[in-house]
Amino acid sequence: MSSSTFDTLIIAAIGLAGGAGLVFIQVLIQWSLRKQRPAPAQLPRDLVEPMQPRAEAPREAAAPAKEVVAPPPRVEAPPPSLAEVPPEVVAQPPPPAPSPVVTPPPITAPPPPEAPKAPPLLGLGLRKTRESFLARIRTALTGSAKLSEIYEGLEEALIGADVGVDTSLKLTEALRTKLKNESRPDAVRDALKGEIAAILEKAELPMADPGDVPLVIMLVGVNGVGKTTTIAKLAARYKETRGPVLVAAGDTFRAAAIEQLEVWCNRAGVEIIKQKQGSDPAAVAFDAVKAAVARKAGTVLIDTAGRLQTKANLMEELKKMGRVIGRGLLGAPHEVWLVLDATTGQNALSQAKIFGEAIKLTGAVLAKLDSTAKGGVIVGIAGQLGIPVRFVGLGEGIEDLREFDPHEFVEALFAGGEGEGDVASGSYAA
Ligand SMILES: Nc1nc2c(ncn2[C@@H]2O[C@H](COP(=O)(O)OP(=O)(O)OP(=O)(O)O)[C@@H](O)[C@H]2O)c(=O)[nH]1
Ligand SMILES: [Mg+2]
Repeated sequence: MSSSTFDTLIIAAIGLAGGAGLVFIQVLIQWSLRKQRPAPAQLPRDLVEPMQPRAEAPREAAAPAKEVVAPPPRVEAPPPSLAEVPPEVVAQPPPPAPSPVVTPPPITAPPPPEAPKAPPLLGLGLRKTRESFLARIRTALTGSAKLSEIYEGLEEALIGADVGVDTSLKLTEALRTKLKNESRPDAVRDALKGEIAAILEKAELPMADPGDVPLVIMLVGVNGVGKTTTIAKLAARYKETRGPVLVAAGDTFRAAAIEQLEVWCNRAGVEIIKQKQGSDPAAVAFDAVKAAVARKAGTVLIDTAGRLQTKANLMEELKKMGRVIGRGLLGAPHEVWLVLDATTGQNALSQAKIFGEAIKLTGAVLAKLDSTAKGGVIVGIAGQLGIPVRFVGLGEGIEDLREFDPHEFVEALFAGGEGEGDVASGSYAA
């Protein structure tokens, strides 16, 4: 081989090597450019899909999703291996499907307070009690001509109407003394009416007068008797008669008790003072009393958690509430009312006894009188415990509360039993 041929070959080899180098460099450049592109487009769909942002994720996080629909990768670019995929994508199992977004309920303005309606007629609420009571009395008075049997029948009728054994015996004794040998049904019935009215009147006690400061009323009782509903009814009533009302959410124990009271307060158009569930009910009551004094409110109504009268620690809690309220306003609570469920009849009497030992009761509210024939328990409460009945609950509506008046009650109880049909007199007329 001549030296010129050899030179030519060397030059050609150098040229080829240079060309190959250039091609190699170009390939390298393209490969590195490809590498800079985001990986998801290269990933199988089942790896990419779970990366979809949750509905609540911020906007930027949505960007990779767009990449999924990007044009397919160019063939000449070296595909990135899974090792090049960001480690978290490979290592992590696909996140769960986006959970439904829980949107809070829209904040709507509370409904306007309900316009106060006239309280219901007591005669309506007492219908069941009256019918049962009068039927028993009628049987007792017409069943026999013998005085001893009439009184025996009367006793049974009164006990059956949930007046209670002690008060029933007291009543028949008083009738015997008064009537002597008189056994005409009308005369016996009139005398009985008078004696019942006398027992109820004897237990009457005027409401406390707090003077210039807010009237503080605390409601206590066992579970589910109607405390909170009664608070709402009282709030609507006192707002009209005594000015601004503050309601203390003192049932910090039962779940949703505060919310329940809040709904009622909105309905009544009164302010609620509350803390979170589980907080000290005495502190809530104290705050409410202080706020009421500062704002010159007319009335403070304190709701309390339902409690069994047999639970000593819960009765202690009531005592503590009473003491702490007194520190917030001297002399308060001015009234402590035991709410009783009329449908429980005689059990109401035992509740009243034990609650009365824990805290000084100044009255009782008999709720659900509309749902029972055991309304005679009112006479037992007054006769045995000497506690005045302040109000009676006659339904579930905010207006279904009636101030208790012994005369009205007796008239309603005996209405329709004297041959004039089932028509009650005066304002009790149903
Ligand atoms: N028919 C009738 N139902 C009533 C009356 N008062 C209350 N209720 C109903 O009795 C149930 C219990 O009432 P609440 O006011 O929640 O009783 P509570 O004593 O506050 O109950 P707790 O807080 O759980 O101890 C509710 O369904 C009320 O609607 C009433 O006078 N008549
Ligand atoms: Mg309640």
